[in-house]
Amino acid sequence: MINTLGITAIGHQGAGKTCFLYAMYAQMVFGRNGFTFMPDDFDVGLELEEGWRQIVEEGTWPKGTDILQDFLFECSYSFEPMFTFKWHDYRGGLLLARNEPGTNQTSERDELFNRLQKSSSILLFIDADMIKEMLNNNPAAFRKLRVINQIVREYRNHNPPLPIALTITKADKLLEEEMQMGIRVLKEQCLQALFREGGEWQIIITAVELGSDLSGKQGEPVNGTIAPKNIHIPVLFPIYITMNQLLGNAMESLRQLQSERKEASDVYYKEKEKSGWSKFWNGDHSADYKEEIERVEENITLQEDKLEKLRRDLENMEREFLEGCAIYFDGKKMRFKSTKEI
Ligand SMILES: Nc1nc2c(ncn2[C@@H]2O[C@H](COP(=O)(O)OP(=O)(O)O)[C@@H](O)[C@H]2O)c(=O)[nH]1
Ligand SMILES: [Mg+2]
Repeated sequence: MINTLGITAIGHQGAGKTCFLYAMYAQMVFGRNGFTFMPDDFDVGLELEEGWRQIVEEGTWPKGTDILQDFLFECSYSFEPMFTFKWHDYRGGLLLARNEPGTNQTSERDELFNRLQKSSSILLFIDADMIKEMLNNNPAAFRKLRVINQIVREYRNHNPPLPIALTITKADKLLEEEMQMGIRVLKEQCLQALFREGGEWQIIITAVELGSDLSGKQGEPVNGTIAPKNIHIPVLFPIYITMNQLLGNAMESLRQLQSERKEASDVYYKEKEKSGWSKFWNGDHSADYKEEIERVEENITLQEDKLEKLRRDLENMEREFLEGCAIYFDGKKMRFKSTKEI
């Protein structure tokens, strides 16, 4: 196991985090671009499975539970375990609750901030209703967005800042113009700190939905058709960023091997060219050298195949990202392919 990724889901109560988690689980168990997620505990898998079944088969939205919960997954690439990945779903109500005497709000909040410091990525959930309220200049929406800004500031203490997936949920509720306008207001006004040059944030903005024309409240029947869209993108983004770094490191070790091969073959040819007398006195080591070269070559081929496959999978991921989200690195809108600016 190479790494542990802590992914913290931030969003107000009712923003769609739990529904997203169920849908994401249902897709990622089958895998995407070679990556699969499995819960570390079989019972957790059953719990998530049951949550998704209730939405899809029973047609009931999950009840709003306001409890702090962690889900631990193992993320594999080509069935080889790569990371453990921890999803922190904390009480959404915590964001707006003030500390009342006799409650433990402060310690819960400290715990959240503590976790943020240790997280590898955050998924910021903003739902269609909040976008609509924001476009209608409803002060409640701005109050919630100010809290989100404060939380992001806690996360900023990371150096350098790690990836954020700004996830707009319930996209089926927004018209295209509302979505565009909403994203503009978020970028230019409410979350502008994230889109400033020099801030070095790595951000994607993606719109997700569980289906079309959905309605119904928490714990109530689902109206509309379930057909999830873009659900894999927010979690694959931090994985993409990490895997891309790993690919860079692996390319470096491949170059190292290639130079070892070159050295070994130089020695081999020198040995072969030795005169018969020299071989007689000092021994003929060319067979050993040849063996060494063959060993290095085998290793190189193995590495090259693996890296080529990973490179292709990451490229496919980039293609999907380009279709399903907008990407901003350090305030500039980017295209992948070693991050060309658009
Ligand atoms: N239209 C629409 N509504 C959704 C979607 N996802 C969730 N919802 C609604 O949002 C409610 C709250 O979702 P939930 O995941 O419980 O929010 P959480 O409090 O952030 O965990 C659900 O009960 C649904 O009514 C979606 O993709 N489209
Ligand atoms: Mg929830």
